[in-house]
Amino acid sequence: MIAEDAWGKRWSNCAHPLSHEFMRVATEKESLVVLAADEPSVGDILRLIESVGDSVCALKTHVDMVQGFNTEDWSMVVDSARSKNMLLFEDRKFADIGKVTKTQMGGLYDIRSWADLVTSHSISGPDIVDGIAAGWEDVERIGGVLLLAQMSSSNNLLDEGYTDETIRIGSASPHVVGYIGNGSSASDLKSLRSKVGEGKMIWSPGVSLDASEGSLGQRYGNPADAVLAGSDAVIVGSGIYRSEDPSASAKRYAAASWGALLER
Ligand code: 5BU
Repeated sequence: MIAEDAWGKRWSNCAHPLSHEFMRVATEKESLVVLAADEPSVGDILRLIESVGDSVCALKTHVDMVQGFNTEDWSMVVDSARSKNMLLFEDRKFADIGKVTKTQMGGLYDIRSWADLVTSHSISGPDIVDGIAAGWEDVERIGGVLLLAQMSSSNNLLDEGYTDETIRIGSASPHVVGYIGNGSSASDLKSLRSKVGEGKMIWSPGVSLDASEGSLGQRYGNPADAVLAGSDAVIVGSGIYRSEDPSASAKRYAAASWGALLER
């Protein structure tokens, strides 16, 4: 199948090149899964990429949870993900003023040099997106921002007015590839999709095929329901890396998400 047929309106309306890159990879792998590789050891992340990389489209990292971080080890993660044709997505959740955020794209982790996508809060206003983009510009790379329009955690403070303002910021910026939507609630996702329209992606954490609740306030919904409600990627962490057979588990999530896209 070609990406344009699988994605329909989303393909023709999303302008950011990375949205097309994602849709192409997803179509090739028949999977809408983004792996949340929440392991604090580079060795564990590398093993995970090796075992599930063929059925996931992007590697979502929290680079600041890696113990004993160093650039050399990290470059192995980057190379391994690239060799498996995965996008690199740092879930940094930037939240500062624009000029500080630009600096934070560099620094110890040098996110700007390897990440294709990053997450950002919208709490500090629209300039944060320009700060992130300026970080990529400094190293002559193109990246995309996913703004947190919703979250999956219980009792979070992102109310509907906040979501609406976040979409307003996102619509006005060519650097915003899309939004994070709450994967634990199909109704939240439907409402978000109706406000966002076809021109941006929605990626959803808080999905599981087995659990309805995670630890410390995480909530889960069914990944196929999330896609049917309008989500374009399901972000899966413990459902894959904590399972006894991560490779088989990743394939289950891939099949559920891809099947739902075709149904949609
Ligand atoms: P889990 O193990 O599948 O629950 O991991 C979910 C991942 O998604 C984890 O890396 C979180 O940082 C990330 N996440 C989330 O769970 N909920 C949110 O609202 C946002 C990110 Br934003």
